[in-house]
Amino acid sequence: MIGVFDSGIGGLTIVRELVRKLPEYRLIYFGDTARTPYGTKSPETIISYAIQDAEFLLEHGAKIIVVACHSASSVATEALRQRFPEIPIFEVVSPSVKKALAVTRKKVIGVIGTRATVSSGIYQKKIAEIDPEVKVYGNACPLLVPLVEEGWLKKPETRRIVKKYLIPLKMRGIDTLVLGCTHYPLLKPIIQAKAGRRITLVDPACEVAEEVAAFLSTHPEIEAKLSKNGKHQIYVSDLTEAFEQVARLFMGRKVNLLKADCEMYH
Ligand code: DGN
Repeated sequence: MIGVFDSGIGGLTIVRELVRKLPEYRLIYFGDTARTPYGTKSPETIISYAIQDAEFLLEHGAKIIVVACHSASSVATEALRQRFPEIPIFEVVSPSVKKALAVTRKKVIGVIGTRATVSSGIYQKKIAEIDPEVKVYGNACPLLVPLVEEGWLKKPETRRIVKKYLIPLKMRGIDTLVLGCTHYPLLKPIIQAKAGRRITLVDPACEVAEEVAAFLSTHPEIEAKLSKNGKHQIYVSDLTEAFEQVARLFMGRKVNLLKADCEMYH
C-alpha cells in the first residue's frame, strides 16, 4: 500500500490528489489526531512523532511513505530517511520547491505555513541550494488551520485574516506563493483572490502526487509491491464526530475513519 501520514486530518488533501492521480493503488493513512497539531511543536517532538507514525504505516503494510504534513516534512524528513533507509519516502517540500522555481519569473517566492514549517527555513535552504539568486520570504499563518477545520472557507473573517497574512509577502514583491500547509488548498479561492492574479499559487498536494506517479512509473520493482484495488484505510489516533466532519470536508465525501489501536498514542 501507499502509506500517508499527517498530524491530523489535513493530510487528506494529499490523499485526495493521490487517489485522483493514482486511482488503482490502495492507500493507508494515519492521522495523529490525538497529538495534533504538530505545527506548534519543537523539531525534536515532531521527529519522534513522525518516526512513530511511519512505523505504524509500515507495520500495516505500507511499502512507500508520503509525509503529507508540511511541519513533519520540514523538520523530520532526514530523520525518517535515516531510520528507514530501504523505504522510499516522499515529502511535500521538495516537489513544491521544484514547481515554485519553475514558475517564478521575478525570482521572488513566498511561503505560508505553520510556525514549525516557516521557522524551519527549509524552503530558503532548499531553494538556495538550487538557485541562490532566488529570494524566499515566509509568513506563518497559525490562524488558518482552525478556520479551515471550522469550515469557515468563505467567511468574511477568513478573507480578512488571509489578506492580513499576505500583506508582508506582497510588499516583498512575490510572484509565486507556496501553500505550505495541508489545510491551505481548501482556501485556494480566497488566497488567490487576496494574492491577486499575478501571483501563481503552488499546491503541494498536486506536486507530491505527480512525484509519486513519476517514481512508480520508473521503479517497477517497487510498484509491483503495492496492492491494487481494495478499500483505502484511513486511521486516526483519536476518533471523534468532529474529526469525521472535518474528514468529510477535506475529502469532499463521507469518510469511514478507523481508530488506530496503538499504545503510544494514548
Ligand atoms: N498538517 C499540518 C501541516 O501541514 O503543517 C497542519 C496542522 C498542524 O499540525 N498544525
